[in-house]
Amino acid sequence: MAETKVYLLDGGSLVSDGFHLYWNRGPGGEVRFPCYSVLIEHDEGKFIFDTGFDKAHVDKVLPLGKPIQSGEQTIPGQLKKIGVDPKEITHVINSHYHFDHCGGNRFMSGATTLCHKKELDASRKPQPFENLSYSDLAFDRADDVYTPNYELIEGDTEIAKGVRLFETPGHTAGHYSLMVELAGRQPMLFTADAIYAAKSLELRAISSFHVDPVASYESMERLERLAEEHDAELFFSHDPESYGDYLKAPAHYA
Ligand code: 5PN
Ligand code: ZN
Ligand code: ZN
Repeated sequence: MAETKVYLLDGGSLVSDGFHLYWNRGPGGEVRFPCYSVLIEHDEGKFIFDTGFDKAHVDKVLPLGKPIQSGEQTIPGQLKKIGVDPKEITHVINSHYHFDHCGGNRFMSGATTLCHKKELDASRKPQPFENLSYSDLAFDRADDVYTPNYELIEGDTEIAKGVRLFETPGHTAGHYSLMVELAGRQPMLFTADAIYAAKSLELRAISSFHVDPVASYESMERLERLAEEHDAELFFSHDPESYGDYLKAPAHYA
């Protein structure tokens, strides 16, 4: 039995307006925020949770996001730092299918794609105000490079021993957050976009990108309760401040 390891894979950064990050609170103005993926090395497989953005897509479709991403900040670049080939990844799971969380799925051509049934439906049939957020659906297209091998899931589920997905809808219809238990430290609870930053909790502010604001607030509160119940540490998805304190690959948590 090898110990489970968690690596945070830096994926570069984007900008948005402060009123988008902290809905109805702001302050307004450009805020640059990080994007990252989570690699879990586990006895039962190599799992990747979220895969960042595809810079070429953002340059073309969302140039206002002003993407910064070096070659080293791509999924292959990050995995190379820890000696993992993208084809070794056994499972890809995305918190949701916004462009900044699924842009690297196509590199994991040998993986099973775990997917919330509602999220796959929502991404294929977005609400009109979600069109840009769901604009990078390259992962859903079978071609000669990559064919997603979907396994549809619903509800809270344990995908490997000590690796749990919790439903946290509102930001999107089928949004998942992730908790990982480790031998040597408190559990890690990755909020994904259910809570962008520590400041979101302090202000009780969800993101302006949401399909259901009431459900979004309930999910934020659910994550606070889960962190308390499991004595877990919250890791936020897009926190310009907390991100500096997180360990990044090649360093890891265990
Ligand atoms: C345009 C856009 N849509 C959704 C999100 C998100 O969830 O994080 C950043 C972002 C966007 O810039
Ligand atoms: Zn999102
Ligand atoms: Zn996001």
